[in-house]
Amino acid sequence: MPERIAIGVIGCGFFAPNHLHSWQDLAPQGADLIAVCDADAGKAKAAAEGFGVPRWYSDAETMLRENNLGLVDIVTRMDTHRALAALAFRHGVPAIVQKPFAPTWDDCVAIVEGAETAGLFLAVHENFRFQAPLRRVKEVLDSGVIGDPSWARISFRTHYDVYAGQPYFYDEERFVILDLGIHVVDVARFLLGEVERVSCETQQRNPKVKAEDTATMLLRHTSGTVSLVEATYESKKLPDSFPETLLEIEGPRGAIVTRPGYRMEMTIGDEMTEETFEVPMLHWAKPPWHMVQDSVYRTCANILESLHQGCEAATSGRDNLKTYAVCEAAYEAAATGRAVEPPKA
Ligand code: NAD
Ligand code: 89Y
Repeated sequence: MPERIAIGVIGCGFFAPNHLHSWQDLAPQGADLIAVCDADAGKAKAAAEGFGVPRWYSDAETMLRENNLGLVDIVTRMDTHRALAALAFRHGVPAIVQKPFAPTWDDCVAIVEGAETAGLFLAVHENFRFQAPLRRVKEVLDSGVIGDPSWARISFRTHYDVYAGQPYFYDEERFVILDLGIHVVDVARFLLGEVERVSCETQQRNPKVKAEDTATMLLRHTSGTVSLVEATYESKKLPDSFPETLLEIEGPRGAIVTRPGYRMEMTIGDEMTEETFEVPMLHWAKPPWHMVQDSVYRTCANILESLHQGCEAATSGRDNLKTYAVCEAAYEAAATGRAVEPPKA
């Protein structure tokens, strides 16, 4: 029987139900979802009632004081992550923060150092690398059939109405790179390795948003691979592939291309084969979000398993700093028109 871990979730807004369902489903693996908290008491109470969670709070400090938590899952927006993570660490509790890690590089470094000083586990809920299609692509790359990748294009281009669920996007000071580009950059690191240089152009195409809604990044990886990483909420092409990350990867012996509708074309030598990705539909999932929802479950499962084993999660705070560093470099590259080296902590 796995050790039981008492979990408290902070933030019961738009995205939180995906975490609450996941922790419930992970009960056989040791997850005990015992408390939820939201600064808006109505949201906390509704989440507790909806998910059968025994206790709800409108104050995170009270939740941490009154419960012997083994993990706190912070599903609030990034501006609150530094203070809430510090609060968890003061109470000696391991923490997860949703992406984006925090509004600034200094905040991210401070959260990581806070965890390390306290000797506590820290993970970032970066879920794209846990998406079933991207894991299959990684498996193909690792098998070596196309050889070591030399060039890639990884893109998330959509016109899905993300503003309906996440209206705060209108007012972000730094928008698409931190919200969406950060996922795509993480996929680039996951598939192609670390990044040594970044160029970037940003655009604000929707006049209703304050910051960039389109980013085109050019990464040089330490392996020599070059990748084009794209993120936009203003692509009006059909079919709209939301929420798929599409990619083309070329190696010396072949190539992988993914197409809307969860399809992959793989060329090896002179032969091209096609495959449809198997995308699980969890019992609580709702298309078009089901692939993302499955990845949230898998991210939570990886974090829980890592905590049980006393090792770092795949998306540990330290790991996610490297993804954030590329985004930080992208903003500087866009502002200066120069290629920029990602900062190091
Ligand atoms: P939201 O604004 O809908 O919900 C956040 C909730 O946190 C609100 O209900 C708010 O009252 C609560 N809150 C804020 N400060 C608090 C505090 N100090 N104590 C307790 N509660 C507090 O936001 P959302 O859309 O659910 O996004 C939350 C995070 O999830 C963001 O970082 C977002 O980028 C991320 N997100 C991730 C994905 C993904 O695929 N990984 C998708 C969507 C959103
Ligand atoms: O906020 C974004 C994210 O993190 O994943 C999907 C999303 O909700 C909208 O593109």
